[in-house]
Amino acid sequence: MKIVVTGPYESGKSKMIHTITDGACINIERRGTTIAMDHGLANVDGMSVFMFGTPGLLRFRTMRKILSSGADGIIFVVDSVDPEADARARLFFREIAFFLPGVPCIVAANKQDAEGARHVDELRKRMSFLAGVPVIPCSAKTGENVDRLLRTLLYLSMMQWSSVFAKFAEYSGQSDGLSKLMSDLSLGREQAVGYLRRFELRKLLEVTVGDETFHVKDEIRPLLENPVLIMRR
Ligand SMILES: Nc1nc2c(ncn2[C@@H]2O[C@H](COP(=O)(O)OP(=O)(O)OP(=O)(O)O)[C@@H](O)[C@H]2O)c(=O)[nH]1
Ligand SMILES: [Mg+2]
Repeated sequence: MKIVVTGPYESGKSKMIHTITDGACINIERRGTTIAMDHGLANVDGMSVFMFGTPGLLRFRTMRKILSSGADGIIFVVDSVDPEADARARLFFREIAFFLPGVPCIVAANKQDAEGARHVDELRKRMSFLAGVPVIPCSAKTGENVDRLLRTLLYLSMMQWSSVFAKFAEYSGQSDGLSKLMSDLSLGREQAVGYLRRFELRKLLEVTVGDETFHVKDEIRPLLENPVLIMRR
């Protein structure tokens, strides 16, 4: 899956990616500020999760647009301590909703370990645009709640694809997998192949030459059949 981590300046996006990927990431930065991107790979129960962190300075909007393209889920990081960051958060929230309409989003109420961190209720009151979006109190620094945050988002993202994923699991390895996918989901060939390509890129499955057959990794097959399993560890 592809997850984009965005939010205002200094909220802890880079730190979040560092924690999630256990340090297996790069950060293109200057004097501690991300100027291009963070990128890293995490593995959740055998599923590859490609993480992309955006710059938090307003002027890097084009970079955020490029990084957001095709994301399956959004981690929106807010600073629980600094009330001055709240107004910026609103701008960034509008921006990501514009880039990725309808894509599952979870809010990381970050820096909960720090003195003066505000409670989620307080943050919701101050940032009314968060209405209807799950907000998880966490700390990228200590790692508190970060795994739960990621798993909840992956669950929401997988649910968006649940009918497609169920068919991936069902027809994995079958010689006419593509045709069955097309007929069960009433898809044209181009669209069905598009789905295979999308999730081949995300390392969920492998497609044979000619596209007729696809193979899901054994390890993640149960997850595709039943996405809620990702919440249970
Ligand atoms: N106490 C505490 N500090 C944090 C936490 N997460 C990040 N920080 C600190 O906040 C500052 C900004 O963290 P970054 O991860 O660089 O934030 P960012 O959102 O990537 O910043 P930009 O890329 O410049 O927008 C750093 O000094 C971090 O050490 C946290 O959970 N708790
Ligand atoms: Mg950063």
